[in-house]
Amino acid sequence: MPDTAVHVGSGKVRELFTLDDDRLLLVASDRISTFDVVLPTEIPDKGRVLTGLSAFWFARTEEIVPNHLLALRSDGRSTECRRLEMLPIECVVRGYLSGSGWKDYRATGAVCGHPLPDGLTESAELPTPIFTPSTKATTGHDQNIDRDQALELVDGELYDAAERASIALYRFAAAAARERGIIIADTKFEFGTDDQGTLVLADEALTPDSSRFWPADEYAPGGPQASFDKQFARDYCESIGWDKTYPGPELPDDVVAGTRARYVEAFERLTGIEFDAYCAEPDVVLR
Ligand code: Q0Z
Repeated sequence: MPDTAVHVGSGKVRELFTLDDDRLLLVASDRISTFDVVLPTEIPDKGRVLTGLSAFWFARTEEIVPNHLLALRSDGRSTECRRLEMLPIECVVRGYLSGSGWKDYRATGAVCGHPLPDGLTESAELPTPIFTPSTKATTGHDQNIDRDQALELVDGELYDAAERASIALYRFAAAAARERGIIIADTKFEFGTDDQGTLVLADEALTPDSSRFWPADEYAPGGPQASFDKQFARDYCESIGWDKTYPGPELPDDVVAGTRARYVEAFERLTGIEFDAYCAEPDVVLR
């Protein structure tokens, strides 16, 4: 990293730096969060897996919508990106009924203004993917909003473009992942606009941190599904009776190794590229 990179923000597991007026550096750490708490133990290479996956999808979805990716750094965990004006909403697409979508459906029969058929069970596949935007909470959980609430925050044409791009991105990635044994139940996109006002996909995209990945061979609607990547860590945290408040527990070595293996497996299944090849030369995911 050049010494001119200025730290401008921290996410739970990522850091953001300014490179110059036009460029940012996004750095994915090896930190893991579960039950909304960042654990004290890192998962080696998790940041590389997420950075590589995101870059892989950026390279393959350029025709659907332009994205912010300028370059991958040789460390495999850092992305140079275009600095954009970010939309103040999270662009969520759901293909399956889980998390807050399931909660809202159970309470109201609808999710973010989308009426859904009666009788759906938890984790059911939806008849068609739905766009369920949310507000970006600075603390606590993002709040689901409907189209009218979103239109108080975002220009209508831009909102419609973000919805169309989000649904198209989800359809493309979910179909590709399903052929490789992974269900992308839902996913969250962040968009910005460039100085021409063009919609640009930003942040990370279609990673296990911004999506729910489920192993397809274990899919059983009617209850919650195992997480492709975090299930070992969650099971361990439950087994020791942690109350899910800060601070989280240290993970034992076998849980760390099992979790790392799942991240690497997700990377290799989805990209068809060996993770070691990515580490040797990150640009392999862009070709
Ligand atoms: C992303 C975030 C954090 C990682 C701002 N291309 C862009 N242009 C302008 N802003 C952003 C981006 Cl990606 C941007 N975030 C989220 C925060 C670490 C990502 F602290 N915030």
